[in-house]
Amino acid sequence: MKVIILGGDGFCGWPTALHLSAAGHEVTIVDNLVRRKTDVELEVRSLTPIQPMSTRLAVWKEVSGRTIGFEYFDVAENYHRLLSLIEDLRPDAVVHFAEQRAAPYSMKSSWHKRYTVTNNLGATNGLLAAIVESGLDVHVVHLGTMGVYGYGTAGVKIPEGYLKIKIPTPEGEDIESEILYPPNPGSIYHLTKTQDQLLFAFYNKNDRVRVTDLHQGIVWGTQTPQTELDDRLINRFDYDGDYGTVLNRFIVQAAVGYPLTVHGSGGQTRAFIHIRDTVRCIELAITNGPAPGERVQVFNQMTETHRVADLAELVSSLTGAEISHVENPRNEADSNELIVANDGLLRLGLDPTTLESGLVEEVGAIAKRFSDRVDHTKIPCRSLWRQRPGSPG
Ligand code: NAD
Ligand code: USQ
Repeated sequence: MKVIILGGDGFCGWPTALHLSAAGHEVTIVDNLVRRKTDVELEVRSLTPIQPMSTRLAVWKEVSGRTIGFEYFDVAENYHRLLSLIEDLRPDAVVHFAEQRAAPYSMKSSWHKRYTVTNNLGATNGLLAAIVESGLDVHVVHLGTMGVYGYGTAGVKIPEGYLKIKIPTPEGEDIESEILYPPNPGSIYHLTKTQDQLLFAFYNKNDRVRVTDLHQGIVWGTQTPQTELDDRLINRFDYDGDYGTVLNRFIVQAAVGYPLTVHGSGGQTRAFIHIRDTVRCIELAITNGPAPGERVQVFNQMTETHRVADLAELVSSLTGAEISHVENPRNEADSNELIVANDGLLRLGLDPTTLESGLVEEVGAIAKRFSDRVDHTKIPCRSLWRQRPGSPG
C-alpha cells in the first residue's frame, strides 16, 4: 500500500515508518521536526542519540535497500502542501501521529495550552479537509488516546469507542442507540483528542471519509526489530518531566539511581502497550480499513493495565531502586479501576507483547548504556495542573 505518515520522525512514527517499509509498503514521512525543537525549548534531549532525518533515511536505504520519502512541513499550517502531496501521491492511507502529545507540556502555561489546541485540531482538520478536497478515497488512521474516556470506570468495561444506550421516550418506551463514549479528558492534550473524535464523526457523516481512530494506551519500550538493525536507526526515548511516560521514566530513574517518582499513592491505573505492538497495530489498521460509508472504526490499542505503584514495585524488585511518593503535580484521581475492551485488534491478529521482566531488563540495558546522557535536573515533573490560587483540590 502507499502510506503517508504524518509525524513520522517521532517516538511512535519513526518505528512505524520502518515497520511498514520493511513489510513492503511505500512510505512517505511528513514532519515539521517540532518535537526536536521542543527539546531545545525544554533544554533536554532524547536519552538515545537520535540521528537527523537525512541520516536515518540514508541508513535505512543502506540496510534494507528500501527508500522512504520525506517532506518537511507543518501539517496544521501548510494546507496546500498537504493537499498537493495527497493529490500527487494518491495514498491508500494516511497515518496521523502529528500532534503535540504530552499532557504535562500541554498544561505548562497558557501558551502551551493554546499551542496544543491550535496544532492538534489544525492538523486533524487540515488533513480531513484536504482528503475531501482531493476527491480521493484515503483511509485516515489516527492515533487517539485511552485518555478520551477518562480512567474512572466504576466497574464498567470501556467499550471500543461507542456506548450502547437506551433513551426513554415520553410514551414510556426505550429507544436504543449507540453514541461516542462520553469524553472525559484530564488535560488540554487529552481534550484535543476528544475534539478530534468529533471532527472524524463529522467528516465521516458528511463526506464519507473512512477513518480508524486508535485509542492507544501509554507506550513503553524503545526499540523494534527494525530500529535495532543499526545504531543510527535508534528510536527516541523521553525521560524528562514533560515528555517522559511513566514506565520508561521509572526504568531510566532506576538506571541512574534516582528514586522512582510515584505521583501520590500510585493507585492510578493506566493502559499500556509496547512499541513493538504499536507498529503492528498500525499495520493491522491500515490493512483492515472500514468499508465505504461505514462509521468511524475505533480500536482500543492497549494490551494490559497496571497500577503505577505496581510498576514502581516491579522496577524496584528488578533493580533495587528506591521508591519515592512525590506530591502529584496533576489534577487526577488518586486511584482508579480500569477495565478495557480490546477485542478489535486481537481479532485482527494482534499477539500482545506483555510486560515481563526480560523486556523491562532490555529497556534497562538501553537506559544504562546511555545513562551519561541523563540530566537529573530534568527528571522532576514541574508542570502543575492547578495554577490558579484557590482552585479546587
Ligand atoms: P512524538 O512527539 O514523539 O511524535 C509526534 C511527531 O509529530 C513529532 O515528530 C513532531 O515533530 C510531529 N508533529 C507534531 N505536530 C506537527 C505538525 N503540525 N506538522 C508536522 N509534524 C508535526 O509523539 P509520539 O509519542 O510518537 O506520539 C504520536 C501520536 O501517538 C500522538 O498523536 C500521540 O497523541 C499518540 N499517542 C502516543 C502515546 C505515547 O505513549 N507516546 C500514547 C498514546 C497515543
Ligand atoms: N506518573 C507518575 N510518575 C511519573 C510520571 C507519571 O506517577 O514520574 C503517573 C501520572 O501522574 C499518571 C500516570 O503515571 O497518573 C501516567 O502518566 P504518563 O505521563 O505516563 O502518561 P499520560 O500523561 O497519560 O500520557 C501518555 C502519553 C500520551 C497518551 C497517554 C495514553 O504521553 O500521548 O495519550 O499516555 S493514556 O494514559 O492511556 O491516556
